[in-house]
Amino acid sequence: MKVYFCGSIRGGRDDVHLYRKIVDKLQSYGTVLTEHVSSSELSNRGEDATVAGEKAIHDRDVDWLRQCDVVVAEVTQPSLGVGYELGRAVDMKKKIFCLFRPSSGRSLSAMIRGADDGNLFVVRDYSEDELENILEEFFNNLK
Ligand code: 6K6
Repeated sequence: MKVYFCGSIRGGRDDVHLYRKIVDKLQSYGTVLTEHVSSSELSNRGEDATVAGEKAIHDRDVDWLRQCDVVVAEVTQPSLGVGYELGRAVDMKKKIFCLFRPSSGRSLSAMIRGADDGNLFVVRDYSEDELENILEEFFNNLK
């Protein structure tokens, strides 16, 4: 099982500790292609990034999206990159699971909440203490 994990980078790194927890759990189900998203060493600045470097990142990430079996996204921290990945993944007819924390006080974009079709695209509100159980439930239902 190949899992593509999406989480904010330049949108802000406030939730990186949660991305780490999610990726740790996802690794018990398969290979996480985008483990770097959860790295606390990756800042939101990208100081060394060049246009060529960014094209390489984009092309590699889209290629990984094509390869993956399932997409899991933490969508509480708004991120253009995550929104873009989700749109591309919908077009590729991937199974998508979005996690949102209402306790953040934020309101999730209608373009994400409204994409929930109860099947291929599912949005789940959660709190941090429920994380493990929610991921277990999702992956058990995939089998
Ligand atoms: C380095 C430092 C800051 O930004 C970078 C660029 N590096 C990236 N490397 C790999 N994936 C990336 C990078 N930037 C964005 N992504 C992808 O977009 C990830 O898969 C994330 O899920 C998503 C984050 O998008 P933004 O818009 O929050 O950056």
